[in-house]
Amino acid sequence: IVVALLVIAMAVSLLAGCGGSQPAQEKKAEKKVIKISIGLNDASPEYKGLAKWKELVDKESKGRLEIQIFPSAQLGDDIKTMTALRAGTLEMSGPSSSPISTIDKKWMVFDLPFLFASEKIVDSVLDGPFGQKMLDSLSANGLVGIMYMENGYRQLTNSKHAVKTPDDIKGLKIRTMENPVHLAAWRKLGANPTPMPFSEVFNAMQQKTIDGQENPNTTNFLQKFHEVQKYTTVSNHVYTPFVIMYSKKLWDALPKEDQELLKKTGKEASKWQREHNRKVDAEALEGLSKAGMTVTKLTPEQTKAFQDTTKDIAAQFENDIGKDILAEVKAEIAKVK
Ligand code: TK8
Repeated sequence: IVVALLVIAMAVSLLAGCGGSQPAQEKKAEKKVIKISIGLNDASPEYKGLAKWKELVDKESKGRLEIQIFPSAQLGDDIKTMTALRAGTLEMSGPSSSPISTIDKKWMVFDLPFLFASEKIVDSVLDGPFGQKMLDSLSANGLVGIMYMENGYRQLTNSKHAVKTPDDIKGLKIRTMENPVHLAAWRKLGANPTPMPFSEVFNAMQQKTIDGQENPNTTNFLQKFHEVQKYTTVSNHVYTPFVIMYSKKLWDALPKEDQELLKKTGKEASKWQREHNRKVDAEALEGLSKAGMTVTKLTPEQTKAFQDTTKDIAAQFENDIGKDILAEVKAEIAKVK
């Protein structure tokens, strides 16, 4: 009986421990849910990478930290969710780098056409001091940069005709991200560009209010853009990173050890996601072709015509991006070449 009473007493005190007024030491054992919003669906490499991260965080925290992923812009598109992060009403978001330029213009650096000639350069720049400096700089605007994932090299799709030269672009209505560099580059190429949040793109193509858009093969295939688009041009005109970010307000309230755990596991997830993305990109292109799209791969000479047409864009945005930032990224790129 004494033993039974003791067991009951222990159980009662354990239960009481779940209440509101326990000391800080025990509070740590409480489960914490971290919500992250992304614009792409749950088949996307970004979702898969975050699912991997969720798994790593669950394991390292022994189930104490739970990442919940909300795909398909259920919680809002890139710009809207960044606003929520800055207000502290949502923990995390994984937008493309491009819309960050609505908050801080130097992020337009990644939007310059044909900036990164290879994935080797991408990895070296993003994982090196420049990439880290960019992530760190987000804190000035109420955001904490946790890691980069890969959106990837962007390819043009449209419903009108095969695009092989800048001339073929004349007059095409192209949806772009909400970013001045993209708008300027497409205008330079002769397109009629319209900025639009990602979640509206499929419908706009279906209703033919736009002729085309540009995104990596994985997005074009996994979001089923082939259902409403006929031509793909493998143009590799811009490389876009995803920036996995946390609300600074909410981040600052996390215990140090949780912050470290999230950053450490983030490094591994970032690496895993980029490898995964690169594995599935070619399959996605094949999928687009099998689904009936006409695929045009630009030859180096054809690519050069696009590069020549857009070569002044960097100078045009030099003051917005900052001469120092431009010089730094160029120096980092030169190190790899
Ligand atoms: C998803 C977007 C998307 C981007 C775009 O939220 O808007 O075209 O490439 O991946 O970030």
